[in-house]
Amino acid sequence: VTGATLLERLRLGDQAAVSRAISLVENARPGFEELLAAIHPRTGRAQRVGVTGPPGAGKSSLTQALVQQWRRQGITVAVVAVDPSSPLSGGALLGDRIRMEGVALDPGVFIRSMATRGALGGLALATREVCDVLDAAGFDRIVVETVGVGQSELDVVAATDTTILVMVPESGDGIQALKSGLIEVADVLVVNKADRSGADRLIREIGISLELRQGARAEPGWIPPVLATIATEGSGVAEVSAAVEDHHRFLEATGALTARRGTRLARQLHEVVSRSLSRWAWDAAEGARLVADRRADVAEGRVTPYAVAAAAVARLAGAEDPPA
Ligand SMILES: Nc1nc2c(ncn2[C@@H]2O[C@H](COP(=O)(O)OP(=O)(O)OP(=O)(O)O)[C@@H](O)[C@H]2O)c(=O)[nH]1
Ligand SMILES: [Mg+2]
Repeated sequence: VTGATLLERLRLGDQAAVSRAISLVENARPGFEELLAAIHPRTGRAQRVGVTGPPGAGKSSLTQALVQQWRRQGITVAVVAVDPSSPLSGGALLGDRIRMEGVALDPGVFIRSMATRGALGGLALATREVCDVLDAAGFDRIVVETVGVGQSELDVVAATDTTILVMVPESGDGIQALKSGLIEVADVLVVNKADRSGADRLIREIGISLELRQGARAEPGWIPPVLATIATEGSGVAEVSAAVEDHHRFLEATGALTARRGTRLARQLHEVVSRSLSRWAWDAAEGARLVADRRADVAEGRVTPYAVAAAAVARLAGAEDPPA
């Protein structure tokens, strides 16, 4: 694999090259940072949209319907499905989660799933970097689908320009979303499965919570619309798409897009430097060996984790500034 060829093919939007580049980045394999550095100047063009909400709410169904709508408008779309909650399920479940037969064969659509990346840096950073690859590959829009209503989802959606929160009538989602704080980061609220009873009530509840929480929202001046959909039938999807466009125009007009992207880049800078420093320090202090050697001592109470950590730092300090 020559990096130059991969980069060249990535720039042309070659799907096999996109896949290879994503694997490299996702698994932090040697050369991934060089690749990301090379594409960095070409990022920032794609519109990034997060779709989040509880399991089974219809996120993938809505995403598929949006993708179909956008393709009819000639917009190219990449979809990244992220599952922060299940390190064990790996690809199989994720594969199910984003089965999108209707769009899978279209070369203007790219679909990929990601599971928790165990090592340094974390899932939110890895997701952002995968989005950067897709951005550099020239996709107009990138959808990040993430399941759940916790802190990891908040971190993942923080990497997007516009966040759609999908809820369903029957499961007390409104309450959950309120508790989790997701409703405060949502730019567009969707009550899916509006063919089931209780949709109107949930819409009213969300409306009330939004009013109560006005002060807590990230973007003063934007009132998140609450829209009903039946994703599987495509009903209400055009309205969701229009709301995404409206929000994007709002962000552009108010300068909030630049601000959001600035915040995102600052955070990425911090995390990227932190990951490199951490990897360097682990290597230099032979951290893995130290931890393995002292595990039994810690388990049996002969030494504390803190003493081992202090010893690791002392090793590095010694290497940097050898005693006379
Ligand atoms: N009745 C009804 N069923 C729907 C609707 N939207 C989705 N479904 C069904 O709900 C189930 C879950 O839909 P998905 O789109 O996979 O939901 P998801 O939120 O992506 O699910 P996970 O990724 O597994 O969390 C599927 O069986 C869909 O066919 C809807 O508007 N009405
Ligand atoms: Mg899904």
